[in-house]
Amino acid sequence: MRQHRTPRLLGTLLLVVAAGISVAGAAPSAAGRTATPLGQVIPAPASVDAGGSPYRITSSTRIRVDDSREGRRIGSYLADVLRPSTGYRLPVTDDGGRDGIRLQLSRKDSALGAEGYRLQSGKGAVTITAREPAGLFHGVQTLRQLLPAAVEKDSVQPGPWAVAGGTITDTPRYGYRGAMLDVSRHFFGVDQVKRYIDQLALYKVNTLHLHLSDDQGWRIAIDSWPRLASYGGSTQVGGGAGGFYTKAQYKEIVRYASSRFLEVVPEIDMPGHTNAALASYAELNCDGVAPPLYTGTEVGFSSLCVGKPVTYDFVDDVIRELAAITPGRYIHIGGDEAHSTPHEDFVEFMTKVQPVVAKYGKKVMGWHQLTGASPAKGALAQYWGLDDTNAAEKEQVAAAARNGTGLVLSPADRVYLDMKYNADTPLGLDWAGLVEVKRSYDWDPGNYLAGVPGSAVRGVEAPLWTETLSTSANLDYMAFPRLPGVAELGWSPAATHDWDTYKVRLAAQAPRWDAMGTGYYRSSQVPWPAE
Ligand code: TNX
Repeated sequence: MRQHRTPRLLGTLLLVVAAGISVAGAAPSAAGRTATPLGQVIPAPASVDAGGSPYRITSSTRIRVDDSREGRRIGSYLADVLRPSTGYRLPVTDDGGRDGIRLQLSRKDSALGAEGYRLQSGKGAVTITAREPAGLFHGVQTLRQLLPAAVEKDSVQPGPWAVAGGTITDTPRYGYRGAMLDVSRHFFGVDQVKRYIDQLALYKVNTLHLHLSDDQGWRIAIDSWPRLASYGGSTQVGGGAGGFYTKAQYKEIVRYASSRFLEVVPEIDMPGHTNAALASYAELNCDGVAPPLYTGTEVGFSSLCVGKPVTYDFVDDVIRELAAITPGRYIHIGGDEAHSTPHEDFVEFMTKVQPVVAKYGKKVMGWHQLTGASPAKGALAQYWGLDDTNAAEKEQVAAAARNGTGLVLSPADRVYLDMKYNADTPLGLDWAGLVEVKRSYDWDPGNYLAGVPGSAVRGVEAPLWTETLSTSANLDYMAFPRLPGVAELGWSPAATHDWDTYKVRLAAQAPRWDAMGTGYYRSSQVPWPAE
């Protein structure tokens, strides 16, 4: 039942099995209940071979890990997930037994790559094997989803805790599977960001793009330009108090993300979207006059002063300090909606700024307007147009892709999580249209933009802009249930792509979100279980 390189029809048949429509994966548990069919997880696994006895976690189960720091750490992470709800001790041990929950790093298994894993479940054990720690971690997320939703609760639940029998072999389609959080329009504190990271990790998202600056707020402390944060971060949309991350807090976010195998991509949006910086330092303005802080939601009215040398001192200092606290490969320099920057100035600015990113050891990421200048070698351009964006703009992006620029796809009328679901959605915007759950899932990143070589597509990202969102409950409502679909587009092979089976798997996530305290929009397109 491998799904690799299967013809399309066969692939479709197989995904029906993977989606749990078939009873083949269903295994009766000790109490007569049915274990989640193997493969009924999000993202859909690349290959599912269901069958054999289920595995059952009991009070005597041990979590067996390799004698490695990462193995032990992932073992204790899993124990932290399972102990509160099962009430079992679940000791984490490296004593090498063959029963229990086994997490194994095996460098030999080269087919599993940097993030893949194999999960084998049978009578005595469930074994997750991976080449790299990230793969083990992703396998653990699959194991979580195969257990009853109540496993997510933080008080002891009745069980039983069965995992259907069989083997999942799973590797991602794309290496970049991102989510962006706009902490500028409304500020979100460290604990709120950690909460979002945990929600992302469950769906194997591996990149957190933090939109750290915009007209309404500058959110990261920069020692050489202290007013950026202290003044530029002092408000937000609607006039609330705003806030910013100290460097220690930012490092804590990066550390936490990395413990969940997410890489942080920080964004300083330039040369537009810079009112907070311009308000903080008069000398950054062409006329030397600082504008007031801004708490509205217009875009496109601000620009750094491209002709002034001080602008590049500023950019150099900011990128140097940010690069120093960012272990990830990329610094995102924005570049969108620079409506107040003449085109020649935009090109000049990007020509001067991209080498600064390289000078501090990072690669450039930018919104796709970067392709209107010359993207640096190794740059990633993030496409945020619409299905019907004009052909010339798409061709500019495609031409850059053919020239070696990598693409991350965030089509706004598909994966902008701040778009309203329908006309009655109380939160969000609708400039890109209404984006129901099916629409956000039902497209293929592999052939979305004409004229783009498949190898140029590095993955997908779901941005969450926060002009209208100010609480974690607001974020939940817009991200769920669309976010898991974008995560699946990033991870799962194209052959598994099918709305009718996906919506069944999606519906099955609802009890898990309830157990985790994650809110969501009950779209009428999804066959949710009764509440
Ligand atoms: C467009 S997408 C923007 C943001 C807004 C967003 C709202 C992009 C690169 N720029 O400034 O917040 O729309 O949906």
